[in-house]
Amino acid sequence: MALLPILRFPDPRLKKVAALVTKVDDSTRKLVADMAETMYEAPGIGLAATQVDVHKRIVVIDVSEDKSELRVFINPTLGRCEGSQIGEEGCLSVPGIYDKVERAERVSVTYLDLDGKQHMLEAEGLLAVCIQHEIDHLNGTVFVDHLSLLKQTRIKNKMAKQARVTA
Ligand code: GNR
Ligand code: NI
Repeated sequence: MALLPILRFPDPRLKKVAALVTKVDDSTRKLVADMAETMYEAPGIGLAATQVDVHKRIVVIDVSEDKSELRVFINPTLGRCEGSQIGEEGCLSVPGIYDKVERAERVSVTYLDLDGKQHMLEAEGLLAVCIQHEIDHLNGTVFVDHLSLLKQTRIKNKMAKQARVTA
């Protein structure tokens, strides 16, 4: 297992659209294990492969209290989206920034598991938010892109300042 470096907004690589996984194999399973370790260590409740500069449609999520329910989504596709909720979001690629984003309240998602088997899941609440946040990453979108242009500019400035202090 290995910890993977997480790209920081506004890194242009966060805008890449991830490719479908054509075969779920040992290299996929190794990447998922490394992504899970990276997510838990951060700590975060989700991580998309895009954030570790791997542009494949792979997501890990664990919204459980005790971090005991790892979920893996390969080639996730949103189906039915219902209702709306507004929640405070954060992102491991935009550390220290939190803001409200409107999302569907309930979603259905189809995906492959680590054996390449197809599944369908219906989710609501925080899990539904996280699924939408992670699928956004696979499509090159960060939660900041849902905010006003003024807020986006402020966040970019803050990230640049932060990067100077950290360097
Ligand atoms: O750890 C995370 N917390 C979070 C909180 C509210 C809405 C979405 C998230 S996802 C985020 C981890 C992350 O950046 N995933 O891409
Ligand atoms: Ni994120």
